[in-house]
Amino acid sequence: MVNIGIIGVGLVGSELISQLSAHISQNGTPTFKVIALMNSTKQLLSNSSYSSLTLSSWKNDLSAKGTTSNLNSFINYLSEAPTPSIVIDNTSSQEIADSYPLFIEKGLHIVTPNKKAFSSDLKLYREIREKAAEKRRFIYHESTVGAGLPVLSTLTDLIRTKDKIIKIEGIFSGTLSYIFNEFSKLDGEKKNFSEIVKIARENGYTEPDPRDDLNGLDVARKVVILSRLTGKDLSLDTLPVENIVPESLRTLDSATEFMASLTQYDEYFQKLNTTANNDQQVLRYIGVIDPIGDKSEVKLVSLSSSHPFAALKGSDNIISFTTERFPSPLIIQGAGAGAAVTAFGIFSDLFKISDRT
Ligand code: NHO
Repeated sequence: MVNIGIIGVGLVGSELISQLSAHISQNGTPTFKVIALMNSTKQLLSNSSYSSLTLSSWKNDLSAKGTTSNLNSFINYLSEAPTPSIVIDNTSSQEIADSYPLFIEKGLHIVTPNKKAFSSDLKLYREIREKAAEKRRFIYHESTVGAGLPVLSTLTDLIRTKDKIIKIEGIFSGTLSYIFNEFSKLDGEKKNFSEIVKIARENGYTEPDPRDDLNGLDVARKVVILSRLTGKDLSLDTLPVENIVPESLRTLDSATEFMASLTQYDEYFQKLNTTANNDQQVLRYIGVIDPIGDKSEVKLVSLSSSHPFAALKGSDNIISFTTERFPSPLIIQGAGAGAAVTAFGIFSDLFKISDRT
């Protein structure tokens, strides 16, 4: 039996608890037991015999019986439980990411969709990797790239079996995938760029402020994560990233002002699109990982309509691995955004650890 403590019970964390709950109720001898939950204000720990929390009423229990959040007491409780124990970080907190070395020190395995530990400070990244190797603890973060798509596991398998990675390219943002799939196509109804961003925002596909998607930082983090896995120590401050938020709109105070002003740039984006379409091409926002040279980047490109990235639908992600064994690239494609698939990626990581402990 694997003990689990969950930090972060928002969109993804709640969905993960539903998936875990379904697994636990359908299995006579479930593999996992959730013994601790925490959000930014409250935490709920089970008891001194580390029995399972009642997942059907976790929300009420957390708000009615929860005590004030305290990361140290949470981690101490989890680390004193019979091993193995996994801490799941479902936050986007840098503070929690900075604590991973401590979690490992305390004997915990880690699973997370939080990109911060793997794409921020290189020193932290190295410390986590070294400590995990030294203490023989596992860290899985499949959902940091492509949500639940098997992107990191595939790359790890390619590397472990000594294939040579030549290039990785992809559409890594569900939001930007949706925006450009809708905006830049050869057939069908053409809409203004601002209108599509507005629809995406209204449907909850973008961050509350869409500039946080359009600035490319989320894609840049994913490129850094993949690059570091290939052994190339890329950092956010050296990676060229094309920020497609028009310069004059970057300093506007609110998302509302930004949305209102984006219409001024419809003609600019339309021109880019028309130029591409005239050559039977479409616009796509891609990340490129170059493990051999220095050409990793994040940018808006025009791609031929026959390119596999051109045929993408909705908010799907697509990731293409060109390697010595796969000169014709190995391509992974599918839903790359949303709580259900992100939680699936986390859940499958839990099984990887339970299989190995
Ligand atoms: P929420 O809903 O804001 O929940 C965060 C939770 O963490 C809350 O319970 C909050 O109280 C708690 N929390 C924050 N700071 C804390 C602290 N210091 N101590 C304790 N608790 C703390 O966030 P989400 O949406 O559930 O996201 C959670 C993590 O998953 C983030 O790292 C996020 O980047 C990652 N993630 C989310 C999604 C998603 O569907 N929301 C995706 C991938 C990764 O594939 C998904 C996606 O859509 C990706 C993207 N939008 C794209 O490709 O376009």
